[in-house]
Amino acid sequence: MSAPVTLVVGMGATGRSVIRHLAGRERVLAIDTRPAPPYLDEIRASHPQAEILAPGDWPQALAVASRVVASPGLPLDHCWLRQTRAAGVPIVSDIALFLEAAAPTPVIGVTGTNGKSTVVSLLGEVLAAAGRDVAVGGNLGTPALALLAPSRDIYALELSSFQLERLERPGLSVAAVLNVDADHADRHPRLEAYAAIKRRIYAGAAHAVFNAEDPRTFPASVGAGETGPNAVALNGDPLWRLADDALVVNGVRLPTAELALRGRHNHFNVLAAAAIAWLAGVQVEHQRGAFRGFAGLRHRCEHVATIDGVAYVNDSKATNVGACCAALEGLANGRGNIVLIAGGDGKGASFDKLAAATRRHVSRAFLIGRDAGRIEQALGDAAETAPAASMAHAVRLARASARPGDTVLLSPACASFDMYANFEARGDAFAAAVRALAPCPRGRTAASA
Ligand code: UMA
Ligand code: ADP
Repeated sequence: MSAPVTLVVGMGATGRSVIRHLAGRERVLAIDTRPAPPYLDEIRASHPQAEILAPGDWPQALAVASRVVASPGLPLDHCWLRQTRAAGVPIVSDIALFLEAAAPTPVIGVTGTNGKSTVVSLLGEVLAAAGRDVAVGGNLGTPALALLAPSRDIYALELSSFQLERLERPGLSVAAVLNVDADHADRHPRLEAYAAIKRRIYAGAAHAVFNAEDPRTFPASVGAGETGPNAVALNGDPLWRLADDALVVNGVRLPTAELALRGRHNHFNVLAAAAIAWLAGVQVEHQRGAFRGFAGLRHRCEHVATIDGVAYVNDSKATNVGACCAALEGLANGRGNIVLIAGGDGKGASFDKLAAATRRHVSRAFLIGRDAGRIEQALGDAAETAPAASMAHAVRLARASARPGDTVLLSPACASFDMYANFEARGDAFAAAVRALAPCPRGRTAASA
């Protein structure tokens, strides 16, 4: 039998971690559809054993490959991956390589359309506070293979649909699906198929955590959506639910006033992290401190400033309609206190669901980016809307229409790529525009700004 040849497709963060993991142990070829992929020079310098190929070398590369490790960024219907399947060459994900290498150390996996990063980061805090040597990563940013270390006693991974669609049976110690809402319509045009990919996370899992209010998250083993011996139904199980002013965590009340995180969606995230950590062996009494101290991640309902009694909140990570609706519900006071800045690249999604939450909570919406017009149409008369030429313009318009007690919320419901390099750059632009707002001189209203 000839020696295995792994062909790494994509030289981004994932590809780099795969090459680092395999180079020197077996023959590794690397290729990218882009002529100048992000880590090309670094891979060349650090891994001289890896054979770097140009896009035009694809046919020769495939001819010698015994397996292909493809970046999650490359759609499975990309012509290279279609040719790979046609040639009978297996497509493997970096996560499968990681799970193989990490065994028998337990691995937690969290997926869902929204809340993954927050839950996985919370898990990192809780498990570390309980004395575990935990590493967190995956779609969160650090590729899974870069987390491997012999000292670890547990891993917590954020898994995207792009990663799950190329995994068969992850066999995790705890697997969670938080919610499933329309997103990535360009890669997953059918919502049901997208949900089925998310639910692959449960295959072979020892324990499952799911959202009793969202049937698309139910594992097949508990079809009715009820807690079972190895599964926790968040908000379905009386021992694990959100009450008005508290979380009920394995029957113990944790008042939401004790938490730094705001909004029902975030309280749900704490509940999910608590259930996952409990299934991973951390008793509830050892969790409270970590939850109290966690103020949230940047760009997720992040308080930027309060100016003239108006709070400015950066929720740039809300890259789909469901996330924006959750932020609106979470920050609303029931009296239409939100001035919304939304828009960007809608990734082909429908904005219809935004209209109801807007009608309830938004006084005015300022719309930016490529899909501003489509959002305006979908919102109809749900709120007054106006286009804005830039983020700074939108912030100035929002300030002029906000009153003391209001919240100006950037929660775009869209990806950022039409205007910015990423959602972080968009959130930073919002924060910079807010900081550029001088407080109003006494006696003047913001409307004259
Ligand atoms: N690309 C090509 N040709 C290639 C390979 C990639 O054109 O041959 C392009 C594609 O448009 C692709 C983009 O480059 O979407 C990024 O691909 P990459 O291989 O450079 O990506 P990585 O740096 O490896 O980042 C990936 C995840 N990116 C995607 O899934 C698109 C990162 O998630 C993840 O943090 C990282 O692996 C480590 O695990 C980012 C993301 O946007 C944050 N994820 C999506 C999301 O959260 O909505 C799913
Ligand atoms: P993800 O990693 O899944 O994108 P994040 O934790 O980064 O999730 O949150 C992204 C956005 O999703 C937040 O800015 C917020 O608007 C929204 N969000 C967070 N948690 C939830 C939740 N549990 N349900 C719905 N929306 C949420």
